[in-house]
Amino acid sequence: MKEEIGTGKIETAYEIAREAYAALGVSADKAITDALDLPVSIHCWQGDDVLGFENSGPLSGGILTTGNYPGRARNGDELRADAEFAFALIPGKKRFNLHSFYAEPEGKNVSRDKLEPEHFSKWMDWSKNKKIPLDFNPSFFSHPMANSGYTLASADPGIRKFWMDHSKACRRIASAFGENQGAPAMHDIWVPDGSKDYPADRMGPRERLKDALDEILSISFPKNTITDAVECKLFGIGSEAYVTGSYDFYMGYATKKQIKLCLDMGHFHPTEHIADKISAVLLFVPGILFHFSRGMRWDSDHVPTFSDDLRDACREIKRAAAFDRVDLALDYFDASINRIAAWVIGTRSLRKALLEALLEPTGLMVEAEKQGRNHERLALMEECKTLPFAAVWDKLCLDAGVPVSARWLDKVAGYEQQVLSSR
Ligand code: RNT
Ligand code: ZN
Repeated sequence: MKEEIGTGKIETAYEIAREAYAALGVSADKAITDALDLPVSIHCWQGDDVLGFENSGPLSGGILTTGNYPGRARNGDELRADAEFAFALIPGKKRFNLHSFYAEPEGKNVSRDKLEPEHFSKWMDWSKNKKIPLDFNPSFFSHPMANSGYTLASADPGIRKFWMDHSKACRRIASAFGENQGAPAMHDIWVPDGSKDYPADRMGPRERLKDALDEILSISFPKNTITDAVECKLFGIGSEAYVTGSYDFYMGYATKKQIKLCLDMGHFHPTEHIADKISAVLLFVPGILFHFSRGMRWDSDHVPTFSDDLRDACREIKRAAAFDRVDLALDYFDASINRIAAWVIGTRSLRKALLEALLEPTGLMVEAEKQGRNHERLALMEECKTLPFAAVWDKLCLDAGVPVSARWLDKVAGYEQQVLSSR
């Protein structure tokens, strides 16, 4: 990008935008501060195509990366360096989300059921140093013990026990993260269990999954070190006919156990309106873990963009005044483009949508609705689309000390040349 938009011009444009929002009773200054303050958990697995450090072979579990753009991170040091580089281009509070197979057991080969917090000491030191809190996920895929397509719901007691031990180990690790960062780490259970074709027995695996989860979650940890969530799904590659941990299963389970329910934007039928689920689900569970993603025709995990789906979801969280009960996380993986750019694009898009939601004159819309003046409600929604939002976004980037507009691309190109190209 050759032309620099001067800081002065960004400030001037912002002054005009601020007045436009103030006319609708909205403080743009406050929206910027609030948007920057919302933590977004960035997933580490965009950095290495969800491969991990175990050399455990290709990605399985019915999820898929495609592409082989050069420069993938191959170890913890590279992944951390790449993430740090991306962080400098992303405005606002950040967390970092790990899977169990990003353990660094220093030359040893530690089985997933035997993982311990010490195998993540490099991550914990980094987290403390950089002041980036960590989140965590057990990994029930890309492993020989997951070859049958069933893990916690397996009919084989040996397989089920292995994965239960894995999950118990992961909760200990998440709790150690929480201890280290002085605030809870999210621990999200997603299992790929399911069947390619119509199963004769749908109940059996669900009973086993429920029992396994009951045992795993019966172990308690010091308060404020771990938050448990369970992630539902409609179908995966190889589990088209049946997913044991479906939406109904986990909605019931999370309600009964009063734990968080994870809603991933790619895990529903494409005609379902995910934003609509937020206010429904929040009445019955303590909170939602939201996986922002972009499914194209299926759960393809494309890089999220500033799309209607994403904006609707952010608006709904804002309208429900639920930012304190919805954990914001990203979950996507594209191996066909520069992976640092993928992190930056997806995370900036989400932050943008959060800012837009916070700038909405929701009170005016609700008031119009209450009075039966629905033409006013519709008009406000329509007018909001063309308010000078971009000027507020630029100002947010300026305040956060990250590049404005597409200027961050130069930095990524430089890093690609200096670091990624030699991998
Ligand atoms: C899979 C789930 C799950 C994973 C990550 C890697 O469909 O969305 O969250 O993508 O754990
Ligand atoms: Zn997910």
